Amino acid sequence: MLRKHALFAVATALALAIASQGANAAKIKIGFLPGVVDPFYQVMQIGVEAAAKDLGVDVVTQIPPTWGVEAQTPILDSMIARGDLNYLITAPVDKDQMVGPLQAAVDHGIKVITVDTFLGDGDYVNGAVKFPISYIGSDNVEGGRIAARGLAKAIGGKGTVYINSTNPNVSSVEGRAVGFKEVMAKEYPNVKVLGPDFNLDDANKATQQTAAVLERDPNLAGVFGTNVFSAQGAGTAVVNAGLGGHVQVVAYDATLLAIELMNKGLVSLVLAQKPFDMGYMAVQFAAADAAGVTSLPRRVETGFAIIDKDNVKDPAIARFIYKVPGK
Ligand code: T6T
Repeated sequence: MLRKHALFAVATALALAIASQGANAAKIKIGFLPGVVDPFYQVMQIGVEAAAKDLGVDVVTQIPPTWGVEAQTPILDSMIARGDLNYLITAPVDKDQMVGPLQAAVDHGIKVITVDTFLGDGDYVNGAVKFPISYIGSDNVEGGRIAARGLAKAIGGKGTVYINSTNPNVSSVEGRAVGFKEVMAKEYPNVKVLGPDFNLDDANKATQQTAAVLERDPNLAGVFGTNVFSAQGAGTAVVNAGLGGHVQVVAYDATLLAIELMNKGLVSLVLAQKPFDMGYMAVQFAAADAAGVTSLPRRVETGFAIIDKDNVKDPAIARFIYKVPGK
């Protein structure tokens, strides 16, 4: 509750600051560089564009086709080379390897706001990496804890469960696995955790990896897919093995497919993040910073909607399902 109020206070302060910016403030241009093409970042882009329209700022968006430093860095370099961007809103695809390339953006006069994923340990006040204005995103360790409790409940508190994830060194999915394992170790001594396997954000690979685990361990009780493609791929393997409904799946990210699988009884819990809010707020932060606001929080947690069969029809919850018009 406190967090909700804090978020509201931030939003109100921002609105006031931006409103008082006046018509004469210099127009800013923002680069938006998310992690990869997927429904999560597409919804984030809708948030970025909505805020840009509301605040009258320009945004240039470029989305890497695949996940990885090799895909994100050249796009970042070309955004820096344009020479006309004042701010960059980005989701670094590696918490260490993207520090140098993003420091180069700062050296070229571009201020950086990280969304969804952070650099270093994410503590921009006391940590090793301090240059980003802020991290705006989920508390992914907490998200992992929520997923663990949901899965443990679905399997009756005992059995073997398996984590399928994307890549090592990505703050978001790494945090999810940490929180998940922590809760299983502390609260569910009869649950054994396998993985994570890393699918490099490729759903087909996630399917193959999960199929191999199901073959090795026919009594597998549950699977945690730590993001869109991990959950999709792992869920497909469970269905292909004819184990839908027997092996419980918890899906991070509320795609329409995840919700459909939940409605069919294949997925027990879906964790929705707030990508629209991350994008919208990041643009507000850039505008507020440009207006001279000096007290922007260095970290904003945007919260979750925890979706299950009982609440999925509630409009207050269903509004967080990732809906991309035309898709
Ligand atoms: O889960 C999101 C995001 O939070 C993560 O950093 C990468 O994967 C997604 O984009 C979903 O595919």
